[in-house]
Amino acid sequence: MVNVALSIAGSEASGGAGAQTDIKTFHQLGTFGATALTCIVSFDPKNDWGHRFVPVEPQVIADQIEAATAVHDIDTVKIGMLGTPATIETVAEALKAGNFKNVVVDPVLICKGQEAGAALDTDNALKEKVLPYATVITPNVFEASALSGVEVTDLDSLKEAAKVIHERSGAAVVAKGGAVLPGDQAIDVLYDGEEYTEYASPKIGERYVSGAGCTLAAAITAELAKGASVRDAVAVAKRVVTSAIENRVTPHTPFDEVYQGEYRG
Ligand code: PXL
Repeated sequence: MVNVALSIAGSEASGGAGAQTDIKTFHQLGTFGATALTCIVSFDPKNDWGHRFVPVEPQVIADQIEAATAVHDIDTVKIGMLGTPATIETVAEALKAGNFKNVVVDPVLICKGQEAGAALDTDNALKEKVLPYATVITPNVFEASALSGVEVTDLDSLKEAAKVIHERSGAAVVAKGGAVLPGDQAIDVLYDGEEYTEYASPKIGERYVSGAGCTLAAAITAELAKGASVRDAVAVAKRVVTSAIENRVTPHTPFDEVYQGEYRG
């Protein structure tokens, strides 16, 4: 029987990030993807590709989660962009009620076009309301710094931030150095409360690739839905995201977008 994974995330209409990326990744790894949309993001070609961001009504988000979990047996959930404190509140209630085995939280704090002030509100609400339900958290360098208070500038500070976030949440933390930290390797670190595991691959290309973080977290989610351990799930996910970056599409934007369709396991 095929395992079902639920993505609670935003729609990104161009298909390069958010819920669209999540379902593509779920299917690439042989799971069945369900979605509950939290917001609608539309890049604005007339305004430097800024993100037009429209939150979905909290009740509609709750309805979608109710529908997906009533239709399927779902024990594995991925949380992507939430975007507002009201959405965070609604999703936290659903996580409490759902009692899911695996809750992978990609702590997307802000998207281009949102006010910086909104990031702080979202950051605090996410820390307080959602992280306690997480079993895996996947911050990038910016999010790891914001959630831990550690200024992340290199691999050592990335590891320190991962440890602080683990101590606050109890979750396994996959801190993504990605292409941001110095050096020619893209290094991500898992801290599970006992040990660190490093996942490295050579950096690829010069341009920012949208959707890499979504792909990594979605691939971890799919592998957990199939019963993998966190350590093995992250190893597969690193290969999936590397393939998605290698096979990226180059659209009309100043950034590229991931493509998961070439991964062959
Ligand atoms: O890649 C982060 C991200 C997540 N979710 C949505 C997005 C983006 C970035 O554009 O639009 C909906």
